[in-house]
Amino acid sequence: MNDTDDRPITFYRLQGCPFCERVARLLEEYDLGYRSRFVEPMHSERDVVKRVAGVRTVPVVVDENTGVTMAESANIVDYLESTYGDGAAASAGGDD
Ligand SMILES: N[C@@H](CCC(=O)N[C@@H](CS)C(=O)NCC(=O)O)C(=O)O
Repeated sequence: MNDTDDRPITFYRLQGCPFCERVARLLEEYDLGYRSRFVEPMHSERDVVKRVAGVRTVPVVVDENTGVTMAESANIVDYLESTYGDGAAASAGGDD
C-alpha cells in the first residue's frame, strides 16, 4: 500500500478552536499544502500531539520543509509569516 502524500505540513487542531482557526487561515492564505489531524477533545487523551510536540495544546504545526515542530499559535503565526509570507522574500534575498 502506497500512502505517500506530498503535503509537507501537518497541522494538529481541534474543531472550533479559535487559535487553530487563526493558523488555518494563514496556511490557506499562503496556499500551503497541509494535512489536518484533529486531536481528541479531551485534553488528557491527546497523546499523539504530546508525543510529537511535547504539549497537549493545539494548534501544533510540523513542517517537513524546514524540520520545525511548533506549538503556540502566536509563535506559529510568526513562523509562517517569516518563512512563507512577505518577510520570507525579503530575508531570502541574500547573497546576489
Ligand atoms: N496559548 C495557546 C492556547 C491554545 C489553546 O488554549 N488551545 C486549546 C484549544 S482551543 C487547548 O488545546 N486547550 C487544552 C489545554 O489548554 O490544555 C495558543 O495560543 O496556541
